[in-house]
Amino acid sequence: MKVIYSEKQNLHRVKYEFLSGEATPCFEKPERADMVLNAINANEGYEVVAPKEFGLEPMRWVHTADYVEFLQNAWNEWEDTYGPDRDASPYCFVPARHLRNRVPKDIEGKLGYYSFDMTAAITKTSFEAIASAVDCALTGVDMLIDGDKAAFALCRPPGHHAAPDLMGGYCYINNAAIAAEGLRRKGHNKVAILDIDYHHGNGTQTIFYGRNDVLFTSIHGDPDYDYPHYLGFADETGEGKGEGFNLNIPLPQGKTDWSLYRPALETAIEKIRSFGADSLVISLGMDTYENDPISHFKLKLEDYLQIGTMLGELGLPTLFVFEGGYAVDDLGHNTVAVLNGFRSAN
Ligand code: SP5
Ligand code: ZN
Repeated sequence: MKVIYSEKQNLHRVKYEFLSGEATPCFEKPERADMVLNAINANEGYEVVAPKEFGLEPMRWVHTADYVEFLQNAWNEWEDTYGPDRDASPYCFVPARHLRNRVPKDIEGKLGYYSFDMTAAITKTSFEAIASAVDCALTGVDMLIDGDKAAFALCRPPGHHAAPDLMGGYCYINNAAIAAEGLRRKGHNKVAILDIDYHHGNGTQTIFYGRNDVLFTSIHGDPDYDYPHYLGFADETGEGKGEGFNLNIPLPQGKTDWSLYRPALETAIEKIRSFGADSLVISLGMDTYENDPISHFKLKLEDYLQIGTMLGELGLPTLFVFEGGYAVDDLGHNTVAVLNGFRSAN
């Protein structure tokens, strides 16, 4: 299996995030991808390749032009006011109730306008990394189009929380959504997305909510009790011609182990099968792990091998797109277990 990775992605390194009332070093850090790459290199059967370059146009397939332009310029506007040492971060948010929906002129106002939380800070070199992650995902798309059964886009920063004009949850541009749209544009009539990150993929859901050509399915921590709090409930089933093409399976915090997870995964897989997908994009978040520092499921290493095997048995051309996962020490082995399981089923 080919693994698409670019060192340019390490250009995105945020200093702090605000979590539960304190500033803490950002959990989403370059070492995450390093650990996955190490585990890939320690295993047989993987070939690490650099991405091709696709430019900025694909970002506008799923994001608004003003949002992409904002991301490109945000650092320079921030540095003009605050200098080089602090990461650009919002503190005031227009999506809140009772405020006007208009783009402010000041950079701090813009950061809040284009954010739904405070955990997507921007550094001087973030945009290069963000663009490179998109290149990794789209290079994977081309591999499937050229006949590979599967590929793994080792993307950083992650993307599934990014909506058409909103960043948040460590995400800026939605790599998995761009990949799904890329597969559509290259001739796959029906593309399924399965999001197995611990957190609901609110951005991806929003992007495809009104469409029947891209199915979105997600298994995640119950948003009544966890991030992203305001989307990801079971009654969100799609709208308009997208009605019936969105499936959320929220599972309880604290007690979700393999015995609860497996039936949920079987339900999602059955939905993908009956949809008749031509290909599958997996938003591969590894924060369902029992030792993840910010999440609350109880999956173990051997469960990841099972997940991969079940996905492989679907028999679809499959692009894995890396999302979350913060238990850095075990992140590489867990990720490779999914991929090894997938390969064993093919
Ligand atoms: C890509 C990705 O995995 N982004 C996740 C960002 C999650 N940030 C917020 C974590 C909040 C953890 N605390 C939840 C406590 C539940 N009451
Ligand atoms: Zn997550």
